Amino acid sequence: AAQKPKVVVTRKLPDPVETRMLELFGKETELNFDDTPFTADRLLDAMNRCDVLVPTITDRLDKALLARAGERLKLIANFGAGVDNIDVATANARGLIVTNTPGVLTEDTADLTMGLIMAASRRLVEGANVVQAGGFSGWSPTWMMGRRIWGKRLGIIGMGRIGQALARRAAAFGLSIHYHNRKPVSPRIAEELGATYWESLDQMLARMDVISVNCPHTPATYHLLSARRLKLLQPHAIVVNTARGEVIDEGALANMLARGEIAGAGLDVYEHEPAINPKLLKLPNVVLLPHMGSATIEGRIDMGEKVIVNIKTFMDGHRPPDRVIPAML
Ligand code: 8YV
Repeated sequence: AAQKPKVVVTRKLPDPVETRMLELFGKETELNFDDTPFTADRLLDAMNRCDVLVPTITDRLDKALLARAGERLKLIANFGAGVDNIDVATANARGLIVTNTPGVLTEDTADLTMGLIMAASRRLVEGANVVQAGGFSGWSPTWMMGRRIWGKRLGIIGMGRIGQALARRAAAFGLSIHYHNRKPVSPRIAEELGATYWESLDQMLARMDVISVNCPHTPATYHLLSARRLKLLQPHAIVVNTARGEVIDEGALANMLARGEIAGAGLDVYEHEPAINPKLLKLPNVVLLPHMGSATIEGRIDMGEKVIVNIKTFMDGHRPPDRVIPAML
């Protein structure tokens, strides 16, 4: 029988995924049962002993680390859709294939994004906290007034899979759909979504009631929502982000929220995870979640299955279905 590839997985994955990996890739497969994140040293050690590495967002595979990877390593099968934790160009230059897990987390992430729009607009977390603290002393006509969602304008930054799934949901809630993207979506999709394309992000920002970040973090999108651009938003605007913290200048956003220059925010991701700008923690008009957009039982199993298919296809000598190349980023 052909030699099994040596697979190292850096984090604890759902049980069915680990069971399947052991079945397919053999008992030599190294899983991380206690889920302690790898240090850079442990990561490097793994990269010198394995054929296939399965990292997550908590593993930073930068130029320096990739330069020290062993000859044996051939495939980096990321558990996650975003690959900003990996220097893909350097990996490819060293002959390493990189894959990700797109598609299976689209709907879950769009659901959470819609939840954040709702929570930030209608003060859901604030209200729930008041009740749990015993603070519901009776109804009042002017208490807990939030902002209406229907009839408002949603501006989506990044109209890929998740942006489109969000557009469908938001349209059903009565929001009008606007988007900024490197290029317009196909006429068929634009018509289906009833979405208006804004070539100028600046112009879109100035006109929206809700802004949602749904693009990847790349050198081109780092601080796309810069301090200057955030200032273009209307004072009643709400910003949500379930993509990557680095796309927004978090410090500038926190300052504007604290000064009441925009109305609120719903954030699932942060610029320096797991650290969060301390100013944000004290504000009543923000809803903060711990990077859980794809965190459903079903979704995380689907992501694991994607990883398995990528590894299996590669080991069988074919091009893995979810290969990432720098031109895609
Ligand atoms: C994961 C994500 O939690 O897929 C992504 O890009 O952000 C999340 O699904 C994380 O990245 C896993 O590596």
